[in-house]
Amino acid sequence: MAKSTTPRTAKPKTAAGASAGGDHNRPVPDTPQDYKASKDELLEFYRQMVLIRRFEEKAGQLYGLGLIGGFCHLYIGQEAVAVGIQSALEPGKDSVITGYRDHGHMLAYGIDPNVIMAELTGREAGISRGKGGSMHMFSVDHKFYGGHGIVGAQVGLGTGLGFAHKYRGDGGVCVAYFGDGASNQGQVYESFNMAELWKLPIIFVIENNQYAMGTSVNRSSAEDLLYRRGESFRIPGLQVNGMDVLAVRGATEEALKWVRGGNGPILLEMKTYRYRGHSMSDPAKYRSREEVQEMRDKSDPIEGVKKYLEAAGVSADELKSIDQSIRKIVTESADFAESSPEPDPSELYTDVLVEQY
Ligand SMILES: Cc1ncc(C[n+]2csc(CCOP(=O)(O)OP(=O)(O)O)c2C)c(N)n1
Ligand SMILES: [Mg+2]
Repeated sequence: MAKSTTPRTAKPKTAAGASAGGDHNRPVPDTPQDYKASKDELLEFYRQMVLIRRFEEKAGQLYGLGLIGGFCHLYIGQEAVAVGIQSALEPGKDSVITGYRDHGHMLAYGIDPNVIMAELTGREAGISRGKGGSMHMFSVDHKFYGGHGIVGAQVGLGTGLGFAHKYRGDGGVCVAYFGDGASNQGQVYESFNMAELWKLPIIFVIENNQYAMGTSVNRSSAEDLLYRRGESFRIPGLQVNGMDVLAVRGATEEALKWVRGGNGPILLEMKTYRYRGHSMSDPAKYRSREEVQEMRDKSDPIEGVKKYLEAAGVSADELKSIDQSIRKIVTESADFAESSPEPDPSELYTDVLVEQY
């Protein structure tokens, strides 16, 4: 951990390390508590996380069959982050923006798996008419602003979305997701400065899955406690167990309370892990199989919710029938995609330039 040369006046509120830079009177966010979910909410978390996992596995298969071209980054292992955060947002009011690892986020938003799979396979029925593919999905209706291939670019754009919420006074909050690798990008810090200066309603979420392509966070980051990255801009940060959907939801509630209370931005570092390679073309030789297996065995977010569900009295049969219904949805999405036509060649010339502002 890098040493700070300026005294830190606001003490971390938890051992996990809620902290805020700045003067003595500056408020700090409350320590987040794990969310107390009802049985129905737990079932919904389970459904959504299993849907993301099975959907991503199917996407991996279709990629292997050559039905998906270009890059394809899977979200397997990180499901609790998108599901936990999304569940706390107000649909139609709050906005979201993320990088290229975006299929899981779209599913967590309730976007139809058929149009996501059709987009992945480059079909006309895809959410970006088959022209965006894996990395460039977008849904203005859901206030989901992509899907961005340039590492870190979504942070500046998300700050703009936060500005728009404030300017319009619509009460919305922007959630801008980015990775541990992206957190070393210069534009992130320009965005932090403006967001805090103007007290913009934005939650910066670092999905720290421990790797940026083949480089581990410890090898690339002088300060690898990423929740502290906002300190010199007086942006408080919380470190969260991103493998536990209830911890994620609890921290998001706290972050929303902070931001909606007019305190400006907050940073959430979600400690998570991706089970698959960076993209489908990555053999992941920079880490051992044992490391991945240990995460799967000890911290899997879906197994974690299963335990909560068992404690809530949900039977194994009930979970099995959910699993079956999800498999059906995913198979249908692949069938839908494969039977949809490719876009007409004339589509090459549409949506390329905005001709009028
Ligand atoms: C500006 C820019 N630089 C480099 C790349 C190549 N690149 C794509 S993904 C990536 C790693 C990003 O890692 P991280 O932010 O941790 O996100 P993760 O893939 O782990 O979700 C890099 C370097 C890029 N797309 N854009
Ligand atoms: Mg990463």
